Amino acid sequence: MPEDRDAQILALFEAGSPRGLARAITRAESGHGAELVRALYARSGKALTIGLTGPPGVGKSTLASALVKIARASGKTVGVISVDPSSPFSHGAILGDRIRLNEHFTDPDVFIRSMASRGHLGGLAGATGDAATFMDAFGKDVILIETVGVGQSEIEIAELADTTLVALQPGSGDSVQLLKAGILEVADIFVVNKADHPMALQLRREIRGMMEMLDFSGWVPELVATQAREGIGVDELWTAILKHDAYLRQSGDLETRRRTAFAHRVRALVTGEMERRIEPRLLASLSADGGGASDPYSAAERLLAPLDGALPALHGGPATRALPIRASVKGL
Ligand SMILES: Nc1nc2c(ncn2[C@@H]2O[C@H](COP(=O)(O)OP(=O)(O)O)[C@@H](O)[C@H]2O)c(=O)[nH]1
Ligand SMILES: [Mg+2]
Repeated sequence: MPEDRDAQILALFEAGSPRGLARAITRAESGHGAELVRALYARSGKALTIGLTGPPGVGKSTLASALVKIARASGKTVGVISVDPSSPFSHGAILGDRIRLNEHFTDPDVFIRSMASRGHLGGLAGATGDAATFMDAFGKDVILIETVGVGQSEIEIAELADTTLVALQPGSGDSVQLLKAGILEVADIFVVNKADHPMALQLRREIRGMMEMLDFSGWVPELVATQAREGIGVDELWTAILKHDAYLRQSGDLETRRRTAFAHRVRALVTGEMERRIEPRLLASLSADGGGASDPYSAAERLLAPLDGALPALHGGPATRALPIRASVKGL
């Protein structure tokens, strides 16, 4: 019985057992996190949630490990979530993350968890959001979410986290990728890692150049150079994180962000559930039409018709949702 299982997990969780936390996350990962989130959500909201994104190999896990060390040295408990959005079956990246984070596995005040984000209701916002809620409710002061910067994951992480770090490495064309992907607008802090590389200064100039094209309302992203493997620059990075946290609190932006994050999780659940329910009907309706009997708009209207009573169309509302963009391109 799932209910029994949730009760057992909750009992372990209440007793402060990391096994309770681990099992709660497993429940979320298998798409059964709802009851536990319901039970624990009210206790969340205290942790500082940091998203760490960037291309594979840039040094995110090494940076995460170095940040854990600093957070622990200042007496904070930490949760780390390594998300591999590529596939639930590619354990390669996760293995690398485990090696990089190795030194913290024996610290009882550090909880490290790898998870896949595909195949769950709500994607990253679903299971990862639940995992962050659990770590927060468990009492972790700082939650670090590492996600590979591919596809939409860096935009997604910016919707969930309080502070978003975008890590880049010199000599890789990262800054061009950044412009293309539109993640320039979601970074709170840029990290130029592998600053020992000869092209590091060049990359810093490029980022500054791109920032000059943007108008920022409020917080202007910090740019920190690090050598994560040697621990160089990580103190400065931690200081920038704390500065951003202080800014969020005194400007009132923290509340706004948390509301946006909440809305994002709800949206992901609603659209995920809609997709799940519509898919079988979609195929059925298409075969009933004999394939070409209808046009896509009429077919879509027919599928959406049952929603009309429950959710009357709100005309004049935004057609698309706002992205978590903290800056706009000058002159646009
Ligand atoms: N030269 C150099 N290598 C680094 C630095 N930081 C991390 N690395 C190496 O880059 C590789 C990828 O690091 P990892 O943290 O797994 O990257 P991730 O895929 O972004 O999580 C590893 O071999 C690290 O040792 C650095 O500052 N300088
Ligand atoms: Mg990694």
